[in-house]
Amino acid sequence: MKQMEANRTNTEPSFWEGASIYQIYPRSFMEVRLEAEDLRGEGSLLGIIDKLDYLKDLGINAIWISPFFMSPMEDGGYDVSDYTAVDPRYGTLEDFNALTSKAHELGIKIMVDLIPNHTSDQHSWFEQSRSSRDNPKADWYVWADPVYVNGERRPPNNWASVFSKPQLEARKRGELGDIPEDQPTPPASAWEWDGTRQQYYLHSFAEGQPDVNFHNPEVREAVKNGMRFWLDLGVDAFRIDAVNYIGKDPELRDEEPNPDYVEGHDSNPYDQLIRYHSAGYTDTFYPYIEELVSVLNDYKDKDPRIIFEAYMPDEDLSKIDSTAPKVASSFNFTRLDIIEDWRARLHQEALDGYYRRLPKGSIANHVNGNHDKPRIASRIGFDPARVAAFINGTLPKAMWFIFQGEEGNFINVEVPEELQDDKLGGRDEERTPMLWTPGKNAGFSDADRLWLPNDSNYKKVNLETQGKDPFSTLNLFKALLAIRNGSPTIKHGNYHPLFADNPDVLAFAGRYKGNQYSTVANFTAREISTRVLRAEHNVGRVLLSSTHLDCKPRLVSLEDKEGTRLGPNEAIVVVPSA
Ligand code: TEU
Repeated sequence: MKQMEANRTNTEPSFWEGASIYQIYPRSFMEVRLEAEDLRGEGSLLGIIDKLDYLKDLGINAIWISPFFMSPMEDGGYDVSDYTAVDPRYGTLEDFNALTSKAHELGIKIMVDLIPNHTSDQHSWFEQSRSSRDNPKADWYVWADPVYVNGERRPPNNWASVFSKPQLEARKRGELGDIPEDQPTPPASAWEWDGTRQQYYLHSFAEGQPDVNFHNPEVREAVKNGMRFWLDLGVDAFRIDAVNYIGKDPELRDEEPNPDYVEGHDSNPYDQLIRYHSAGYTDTFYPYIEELVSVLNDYKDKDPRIIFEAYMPDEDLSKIDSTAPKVASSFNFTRLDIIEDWRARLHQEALDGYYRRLPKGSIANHVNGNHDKPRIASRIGFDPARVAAFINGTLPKAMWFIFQGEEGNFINVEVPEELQDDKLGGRDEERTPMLWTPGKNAGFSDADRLWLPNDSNYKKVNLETQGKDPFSTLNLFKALLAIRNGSPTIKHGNYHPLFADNPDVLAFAGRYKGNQYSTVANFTAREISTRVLRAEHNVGRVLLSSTHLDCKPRLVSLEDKEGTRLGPNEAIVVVPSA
């Protein structure tokens, strides 16, 4: 394996082209401990090792493991107190090394999070930084003096915390004073007063997540050393968290109000401000991401990779994607953001636009969920969720990100208030434990209590049971992954939009070295027919159908007048028939 990687030439496509990447949320994936009395009802690194064969068998090429670093867990591990240590709740660094070697033996690459924008307030850097105004790390975080309005102490500007949703409840409880009914709920300030330094520190997220000062070159070096630490241990890739926040206006100027904000049921008061100075600030952001990417230069033999998480407008994402298209790109959340608006034409447009805007040499990516979003089956229903997976799984030249449990079409689990963990973000429902078997705790853990409840329906809905059902979503994923892994056209092909004359159908082709395939997807629960134009062939053989996994031999005539017939919520992939 090592030998092969070292010999990779510049013209050979990257491993990541066409890779299927499975996101593991480690706290909810699988618990294995050496001693029964150590069980905690939470996942562990040994648990991940235990499931590597399952992932291999599923057809996965890489795993992204959400944070398992030392953390007080105020934000599900995205509040890191030591980036070079494994939190004991997950195991040890030895466990991580064992995990890496086994994964690599199976040909599975490893992606970990880099969280450059903030640390936990319990990180030794912050403990030192807050101790005085003149210690060696005094300038490692974003500190600022107060302003006084009528003698009252106020934060230095109007920047708000992303975690402003709890303000809605606080307002209902009357904690925010008298706000006229027609006024929106004010966001929470991103500034917290520190009594020792007599200054405010910035936290774009939770109070316990102070933002580091990325303008300080020592800080940037320390963050890059963190990357080197994991690369040297064998990690292959990074998912870089909330990266737009590292680019701030050094002058800390106020944000402008967002005129489009209307408060509704699920709004975040944070969105009342336009993000310009507090995140994605052009002058600092792009140079800083370039600097992070440059770390990979010393690891070229590894075919390393970066995926940036940034909620930004398309123009900015295109700029990110142009920074280093061969090794780094940003998450594509465009279709995920509009997923409830499940209309074929809308999604076709989003897809065409995305492939059009990608710079040359870049690898696309597709996402149907993650630990921050309600599960897709809960958003659009079980059958459309299978169609959504089918589309993502057959899109060409792309990384397919699969959030754990999507392969079982799992849904969100309601978590009673007293058991909730993510008070800030309200994201417990998509983070509940995996459902492996019909046995105790769905095979996730032997403990008597789980950190979050699991789906009480697990005796029926679990992966072991689905494995025996030839039409299950698990078997659909296996079939999709098998096709992907065996098809250079899906892995390396170019995307071509097709034209379906039925507006409820999305269609595209992948073409590579004279080969091609077409994916045609019905977005409705009705049986329909459609003509599909612009495919370079008429008669095709159905290679896989999302609803007829047994795949009885079936021919379709894409362009014929009577059209291609699709069952309710059926998506098919078609190859020219010989
Ligand atoms: O999320 C970044 C982000 O911008 C969030 O606002 C996201 O939209 C939000 O969680 C939705 O409720 C990343 C991580 O994915 C998230 O889990 C962390 O909480 C956050 O960064 C802070 O590290």
